[in-house]
Amino acid sequence: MSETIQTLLQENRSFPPSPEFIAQANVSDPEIYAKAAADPEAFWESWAKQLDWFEPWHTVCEFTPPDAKWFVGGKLNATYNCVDRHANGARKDKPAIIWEAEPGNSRTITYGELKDEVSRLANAFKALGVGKGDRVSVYMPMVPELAYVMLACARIGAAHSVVFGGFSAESLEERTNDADCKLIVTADGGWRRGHIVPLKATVDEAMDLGCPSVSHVLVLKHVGPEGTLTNGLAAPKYNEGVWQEGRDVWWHEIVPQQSTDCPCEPMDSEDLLFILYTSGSTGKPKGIVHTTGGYMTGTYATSKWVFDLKDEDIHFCTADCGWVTGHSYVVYGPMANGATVLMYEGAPDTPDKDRLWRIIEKHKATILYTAPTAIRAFMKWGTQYPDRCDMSSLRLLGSVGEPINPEAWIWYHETIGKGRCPVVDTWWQTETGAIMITALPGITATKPGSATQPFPGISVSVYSESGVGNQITGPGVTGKAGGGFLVLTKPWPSMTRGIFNDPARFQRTYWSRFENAYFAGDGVKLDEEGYLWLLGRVDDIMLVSGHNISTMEVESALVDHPSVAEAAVIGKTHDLKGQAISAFVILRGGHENHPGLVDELKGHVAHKIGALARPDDIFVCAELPKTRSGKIMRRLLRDVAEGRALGDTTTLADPAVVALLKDKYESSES
Ligand code: 6R9
Repeated sequence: MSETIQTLLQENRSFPPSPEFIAQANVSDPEIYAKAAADPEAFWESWAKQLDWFEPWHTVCEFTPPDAKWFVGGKLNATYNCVDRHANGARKDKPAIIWEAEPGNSRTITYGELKDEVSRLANAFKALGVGKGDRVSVYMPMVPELAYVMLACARIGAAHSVVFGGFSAESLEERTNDADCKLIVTADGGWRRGHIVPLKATVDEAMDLGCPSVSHVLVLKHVGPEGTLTNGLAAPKYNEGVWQEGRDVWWHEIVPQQSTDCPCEPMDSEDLLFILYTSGSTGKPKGIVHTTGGYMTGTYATSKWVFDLKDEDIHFCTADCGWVTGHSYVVYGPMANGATVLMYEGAPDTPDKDRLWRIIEKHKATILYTAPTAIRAFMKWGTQYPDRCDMSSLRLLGSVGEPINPEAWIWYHETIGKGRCPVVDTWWQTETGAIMITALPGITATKPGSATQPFPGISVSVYSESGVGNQITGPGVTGKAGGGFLVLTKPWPSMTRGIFNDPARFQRTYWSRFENAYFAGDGVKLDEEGYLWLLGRVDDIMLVSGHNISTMEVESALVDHPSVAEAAVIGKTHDLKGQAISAFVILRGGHENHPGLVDELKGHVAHKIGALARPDDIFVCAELPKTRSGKIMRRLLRDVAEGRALGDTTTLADPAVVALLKDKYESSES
């Protein structure tokens, strides 16, 4: 591998914050970066002090790589901070959750009601034998009760492990056993594109595969005839599963009669708050561990500064709670701030492709936080959908999950934000717990496609293969411009404390590549002005004639072409060059594949970034293989392009997509 990663794509547009935004921003003083860098521990301590603690800490941070402890000796409860302190005070009647379901019904839950609901559920957990130190597997749709479950666990000191409701019985069984869970909480079903996802039936299957530690399955009636369907429609038919007396318990038969009195368990700052499984590129999923004090501090601080969160805001994060973004920016971060969160259960194109915009219009959302994959789908569908909705309530837009291509950024800024709303592109991971690299909307001049700078108190470095690079701690801190490996060089409060039951794998995966630094697995480039540009996973970076080229940059050059909505680029084995660039593209609505288009696209890439990056072949397709959280699985595209049997497809949103793609690809070749 050559010493650094080549970076080729240039992007010079810049968007400074407006004077009106600066005037009202939660933070607008650029000095905070230097202050935080001078004493990061004092900086984080000032945030921890904004939480409510039962007992203070005696030491801010103890760090012996890879093991970190924050706010050592302190005692607190996450739910107390997210619920009780608001319910017991001025926010008692303030909406905590506004929820909308796919069929169109919605519900609003105030902080006062949330406290009662969570307390009753927490008492029901106790009645089912769950207590401090236990673990609970959660397999639910995006309903308010999912937040209740997370918060009820935290209230009594049990840890939750949320498994995305689209995962298979095998995935649920594997995760439930790895975490040794006592209880599974589920629902009869959940909504998706007018159909019902049979959750309870899948839990039954997982139980049949064998989950010996589970003694009960708690089931919310959500879509059944007596469910919450208030639009008068009959629920479609679905598989209800098989009821097992003694094991299965209906939520409505145990929760409502519980007392609303359930004290919050004082937890040590370093006690387990939750486990969340992420699929490694190979091998079994990793149970990423987060503890209480540091995680709450990190998510609280970033919610307040990155989203400029205010009491009046309606915060709409479209992520499912099966993903870390749902943990940190639907539940813990915004609720620690006493914010109102908007939750949606369902698909963005049901009943029509304007659904998200209708929800924003109806509930007057002020902040929208979504993923590039969704933005590119909206671009593909066309502007007529957002254009027919009133989204004047929006004041800030966020992006997370993948690098956002500059053209998608511009589209988001203009078509959704009407040029008024700052766009924050936020880089982070399940492992980092909270946002690490981002613009601060009242300070940073943003550049489309750049996540800009580390959050104050975070130290990032762009390392060469040999582990050299200087620390970037804010704007204006420039190092050697160019590409390399993204590492975090100082501990931060919300960092993962490890992989559940596997310290050796933790050390090997993140802490062995470079000494005393956390290696995130991503490539990044630093530009002359000290801005960071994420380049995707280093495993995806191509080696073409001795040059490391980022797949992301070639993809962005393709998406820059007016006919392309989405692109995925891979390196395909090539006798002479090592790897040849191979691209898969999806066209925008209204554009057809025509003879000459492929050559035009190749020429466009060569023109944008140079002949070196000219793709050898381009395949026009209808869909790309993606994970449940919308990340393109390039590994499977390499299997397709190189004619191999497909590798593990269990984490795909829809395994049929890649099977079909493989057929079409092979028939086009012959
Ligand atoms: C929050 C989340 C983490 C990986 C990460 C990186 C990619 C996330 C990004 C981004 C470029 C951004 N990623 N945000 N890449 N720009 N703004 O996504 O967590 O599911 O654990 O994924 O996602 O490759 O390493 P997770």
